[in-house]
Amino acid sequence: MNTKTEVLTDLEMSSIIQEARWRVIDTVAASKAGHIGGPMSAMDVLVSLYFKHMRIDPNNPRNPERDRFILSKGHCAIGLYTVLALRGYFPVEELATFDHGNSRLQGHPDMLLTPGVDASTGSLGQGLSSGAGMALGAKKLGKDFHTWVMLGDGELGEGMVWETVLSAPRFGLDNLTAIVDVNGLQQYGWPAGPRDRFDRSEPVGHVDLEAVFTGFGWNTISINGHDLKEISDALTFAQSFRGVSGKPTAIISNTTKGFGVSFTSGTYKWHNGIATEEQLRTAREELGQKMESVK
Ligand SMILES: Cc1ncc(C[n+]2csc(CCOP(=O)(O)OP(=O)(O)O)c2C)c(N)n1
Ligand SMILES: [Mg+2]
Repeated sequence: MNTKTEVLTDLEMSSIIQEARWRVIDTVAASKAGHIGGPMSAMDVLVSLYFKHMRIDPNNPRNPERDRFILSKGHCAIGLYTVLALRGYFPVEELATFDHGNSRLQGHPDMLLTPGVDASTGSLGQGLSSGAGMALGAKKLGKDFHTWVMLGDGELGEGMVWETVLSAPRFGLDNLTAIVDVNGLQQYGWPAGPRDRFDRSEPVGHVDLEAVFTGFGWNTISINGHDLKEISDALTFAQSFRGVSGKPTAIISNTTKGFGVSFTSGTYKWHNGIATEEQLRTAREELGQKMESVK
């Protein structure tokens, strides 16, 4: 099913990841709209899923046996589109149409428009429930595919997430994996100070997420979400639990928002943003890219 027969080395994976990060910042600059920080923090995991672990079929995106992926933090759409394009779902040149009115690549993922998008998202909090439904459907139909859902740490503030965290173990959904991109920031941040309740600058900084998911009955793994080996081991674990453990798996992926480029790294100010020509030059250099901007 996975049409990629060759196994990529970590070096090759890293080079795809660097290109993907460049295309995110460059495409958003050209379209004058879109998010930067969240796609950049999630990129190592996204590329690992699509280039190494997921059973997919880019030539037949609706293949019923395919693994499903839901980007529950749908504002990071440009990150997903970039990976889908590089993986061959549609031409890389199409990224230049991102967020244009008549484009297949809207500002938030639309499953009716974009090849490879399995769920429409953007209103935070809903993706894990959709994923649980798909995983339950697979069980009912006797199908062996895996459902992967990526959430943001700020997104964990949505109550609907917790309805599924509570119920998925009851349904024995060991074919469901939630990946939480814990980049330590959401849309805004406050300077630290006496009145800082660390509820914006660090949405889940006061929570032991591993203990929480484990307490709800999930297999739980914490990783450095920028370390390809740790990512690969965790995704392999999650796959090996399918049909065996009777529990869903949560991967707590510790990352840095805006990772990969100095001026976007670790700041809520680059949750979204349009890079200037000079910033694009810096990003291109830091990401080791030679290609021209799309505009
Ligand atoms: C229900 C809902 N409320 C608010 C928003 C606006 N919004 C878009 S992104 C964002 C912050 C998300 O932070 P996080 O989940 O940590 O994502 P990341 O850091 O990966 O960008 C918010 C509040 C939304 N998309 N949906
Ligand atoms: Mg975040």
